[in-house]
This record gives sequence, structure tokens and C-alpha cells, in this order.
Amino acid sequence: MSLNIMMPDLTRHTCKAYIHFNIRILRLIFYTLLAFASVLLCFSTPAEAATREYWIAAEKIEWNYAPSGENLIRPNMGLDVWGKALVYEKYRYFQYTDVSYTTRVEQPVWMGILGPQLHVVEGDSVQVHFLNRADKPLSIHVHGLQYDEENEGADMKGSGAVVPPGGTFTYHWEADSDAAPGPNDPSSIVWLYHSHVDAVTEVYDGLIGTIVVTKKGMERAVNDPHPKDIDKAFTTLFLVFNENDRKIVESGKSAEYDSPEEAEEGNLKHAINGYIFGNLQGLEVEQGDRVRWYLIGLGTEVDMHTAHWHGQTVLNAGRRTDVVDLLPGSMVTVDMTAKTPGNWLYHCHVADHITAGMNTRWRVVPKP
Ligand SMILES: [Cu+2]
Repeated sequence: MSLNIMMPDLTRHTCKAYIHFNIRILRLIFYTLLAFASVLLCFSTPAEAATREYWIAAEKIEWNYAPSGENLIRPNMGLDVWGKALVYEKYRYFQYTDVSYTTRVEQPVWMGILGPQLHVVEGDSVQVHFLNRADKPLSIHVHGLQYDEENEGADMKGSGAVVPPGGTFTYHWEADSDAAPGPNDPSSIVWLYHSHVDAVTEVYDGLIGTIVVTKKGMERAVNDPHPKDIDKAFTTLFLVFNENDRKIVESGKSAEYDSPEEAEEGNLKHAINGYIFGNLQGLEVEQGDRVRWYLIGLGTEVDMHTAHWHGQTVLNAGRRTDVVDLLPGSMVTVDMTAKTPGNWLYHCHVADHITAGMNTRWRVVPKP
């Protein structure tokens, strides 16, 4: 009797367990397939390439090569002949937040005269909306990225080559694999852009900027193209600005030159980011920071520069050094990890350029 009662119970129980077991198996198969499909989907669909949009205007400005009025590296030596005229009429690129061109994007003080630094990731498209607010035709010609003749911004080809005063043009560039870091490069590299209607004059005008391309997968986030393997980055331009034909806005303490030769020399401003004799400020990192330096050289045959850091070495394409040579048009990206706290010299190592003020300091602050 009890057996008879037990039997159906047992069968029901077994049946229930059987169904339960089957559901678990089906569930397992379903989730395994789902995971497999997700993995396949991840590998077959490339990360969406972005179109990065920037608004840049060229404007006429007044530029002071030594706003402190002092030689901040060797105060007792003063500014010598380079201090007899300090403020000149120049031009600059400024970044704005949108097409209204009303709100400027603030730049760190160490960028000096440099135009905005654009950041993109390998594979991105770039749209630069350019407004010429200056009093002469200008353009934007980019190095390294891909463009067609319409977007070359130079050589009298296409509408982007000569943008008249008050005019606008939108440049379309591609940051494809040929613009991205190569096998010996760090995770991001720097490219120049500059005005190229009368390129020589416009570089001396100050119409110079940079674009950084980060290797695909090394960007911090979809909306943040900066490389994720560094803590801080600086960009420094080594250029002797030839101001001999330029309008002087304000003269220094003793404006009189002793001779035409002295006047000519005094108007050659041996500058880093447009500042002389330590007036470039803000190159500051914390001890232990992984720091990337984007280095740019421009100018003429006197512009053979050797950027030199005191207190720290850098890695340049796998080679260890503390001096990087730059010729006009050079673009070099090097890395360091800041070890020793100090207020260190950072200068061009060419003797004549040291005398003429191509020097400043970079500071390593002890970790709290
Ligand atoms: Cu130099």
C-alpha cells in the first residue's frame, strides 16, 4: 500500500527532476551560445571611428616675448639686445567652442604662442572649421594626415588654400594608419599645422599649431582621444622668430640700438613657444609622472636646435638620451618618467642660442 502510494510520488518526483535538469541544460546551452555570439560580435565589429570637429580662428594679436621684463634664468645678465623691443604685432590661431566663435577654449600657459592642440585617434576623421579674422589671406596646412587637394590648405590649390579676411573654410582630414604612430613610436605622435599662403611669413607671424594622433586602442575613452599610458604632456616649439620687418608695438628699457647689426640681432627672438630667457612658465610635473614631450622645430638655416633637459633623460624611438636634435620642420615625440624633484633647466644646447635666451625651466614637484 505504502509502496503503491510511494511509487507515483517517486515517478512524479523523477519526472520533475528530469524536466528541471533539461531546462538547466537548455539554459546552459543558451548562455554559452550567447557568450560565443558576443565574443564573435566584439571581434568582427571594429570600434566606431569618430569625426572630431574643431573651430579655429586666426586673429591679429600683440605678442610679448618676455612678459616679466626680466631674464629669469640669469637675472644679472638682463635681456641684452633682445630686450630692446619686446612686444610685436603678430597673429595666432585660437580655438573656439562652436560655430559662434564667441567662447575661446583656454590653453595652459606653457603653450605660449602655439595654436590649439587637436587630438584624434587613428582611424578618425577631422573637420576643422576655420574662420579668418585677420587682415590678410590665410590657411591651415596640416602635416601627416591624409587630405585631397581641396583640403591641402597650400599651393594655391582648392578653396582651402587661400581663405580671405572674413572668410571661412572647413578642412577635412583623415587620421588613417599612415598618420598614426609607427612601430618605434610611442602611443601618440605629434604633427604640425600652419598657415601656408605665404608660409615663411606666416610661420614667423605665429600661425603654428599641432595635432596629436593616438594609436587605436590607446585612447583613454571614446570621447577622450588622449593617450592612456601617460600622466602629462608638453609641446615645445624651438624657433628663432625673425621680427626684422615687423611692427614693434612696445620697446623695452633702452630702445636704442647701437648699430644696424645690433638691431638685426635684437629682432631675432630665440624662443621656446614664443618666450625668451625663462619667460616660458608652467612646465610642471609631479615626481613619478609619465611625461610625454612633443617637440617641434621650425625656421631657417640658423634653426638647428638641440633640446636639452637637465635632471632627466628621455626615450627617443627606443634610444636613451637627454638631447634631441631638431631641424626646421622636425616633429619628435619622446617620453620620460620624472624621477628627481627640482627646478631644472630646459634649453637649446647650441651655444649662440643659449646666449640669445632660448632657455627656460621645467619643474618636478615632490610627491606629497
Ligand atoms: Cu637652438
